[in-house]
Amino acid sequence: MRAKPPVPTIDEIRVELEAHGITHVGVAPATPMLRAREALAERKASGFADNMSFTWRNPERSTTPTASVAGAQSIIVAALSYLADDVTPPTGRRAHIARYARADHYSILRTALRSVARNLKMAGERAVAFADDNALVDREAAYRAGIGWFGKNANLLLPGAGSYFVLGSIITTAMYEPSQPVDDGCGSCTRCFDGCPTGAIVAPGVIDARRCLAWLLQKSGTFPTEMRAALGDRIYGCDDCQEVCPPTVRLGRRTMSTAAPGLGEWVDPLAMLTMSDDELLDTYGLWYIAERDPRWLRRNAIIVLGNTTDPDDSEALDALQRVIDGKDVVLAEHAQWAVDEIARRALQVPQ
Ligand code: B12
Ligand code: SF4
Ligand code: SF4
Repeated sequence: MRAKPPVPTIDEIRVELEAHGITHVGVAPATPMLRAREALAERKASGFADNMSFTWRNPERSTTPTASVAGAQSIIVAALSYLADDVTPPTGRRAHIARYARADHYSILRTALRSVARNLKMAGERAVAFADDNALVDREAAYRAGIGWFGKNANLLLPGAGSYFVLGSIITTAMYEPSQPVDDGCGSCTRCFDGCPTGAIVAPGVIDARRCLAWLLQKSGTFPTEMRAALGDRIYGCDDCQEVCPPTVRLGRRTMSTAAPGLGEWVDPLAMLTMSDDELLDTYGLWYIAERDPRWLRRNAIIVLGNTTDPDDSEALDALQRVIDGKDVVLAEHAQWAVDEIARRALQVPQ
């Protein structure tokens, strides 16, 4: 029988993760994350969590690492940069994709973490990899692993690198020395409060999801009318509270991602209205789409068209009219709003 390989050291794990482009690795103890559990309960009670499920589905589990891996001792946390070069905006119809959603960075991260988890298991340990999973509050794990500090915009900022990073973890029974948490780096800055187009940052580190465009784009149902103009040309995600963040803007460039270009930065919102369900899911399947129902992508595209369409663009106006005349009453209402909005702009009537 072949002897078990030794448990990899944290330095060996760092080297393995680096080969996948992961620049930041830290270790947190696998003890319950009580602050996060309390925050989940508070956000629910105050309404700031809206009807989000994710880590709220089972807060006890998402804040108890040993609920996912019995006997866990350590959480190895990794951060992968998703920053890529901006491109010149195309002329004509366009909708904007937030930085993290332009390529499948989570799959790169998961592949790397699973490979480390496999090595730990071969050495006789239990180990499970998580990235953007309902089973673990990623930012709290990363904060405890000394990866960064909690910005007032709620994102985890990495010293010398900013917040354009996705986060993932391996919960394991292997024992590693925990890293030291990082000190606050925001100081007296408050730029993200003014930079948020909807006032969704209600206190340092606290987001009211009912006002956060990133959530409203993901949520099913009617998009709140009073938030539609603020959506602008965003089709998925919102980066404004990071785009105004000095450490992120200044330091992010140093950690440019080499990930595949994926979807790119801009898409044609009118094309999204004419694509079939299957085409939409094939093209944008890496996004969180409520109930995997592509009509919510169409809803978002309609609002973008309402905010951006030139009043002389008869092709777009005809497409919106077809939605108004169609069977889907929810989409028809959004399309009517869009047509009214385009007409209002043409007449230069203030909002
Ligand atoms: C639900 C969710 C959302 C929701 C709610 C966001 C939120 N703030 O909770 C919505 C849809 C709005 C969203 C948006 C985005 N998300 Co998101 N999201 C998640 C998810 C699935 C769960 C987050 C969660 O559990 N929140 C619970 C609440 C309680 O946590 P919290 O707001 O972070 O609260 C902490 C702070 O308040 C802090 N705290 C306590 N006291 C104090 C005091 C001070 C002064 C401060 C500053 C902080 C602080 O402790 C609390 C508990 O940890 C995670 C993945 C995961 N499994 O963890 C990704 C995740 C958080 N999202 C991520 C990303 C990239 C985004 C977006 C940037 C995407 C985009 N461009 O549109 C935006 C950013 C919006 C924002 N400003 O937060 C990344 C964040 C990476 C990073 N560097 O921080 C994660 C970790 C996914 C991943 N694995 O990479 N997201
Ligand atoms: S993601 Fe956009 S809407 Fe949400 S808090 Fe940040 S700036 Fe505001
Ligand atoms: S904009 Fe300023 S306050 Fe907001 S997260 Fe960045 S450094 Fe912190």
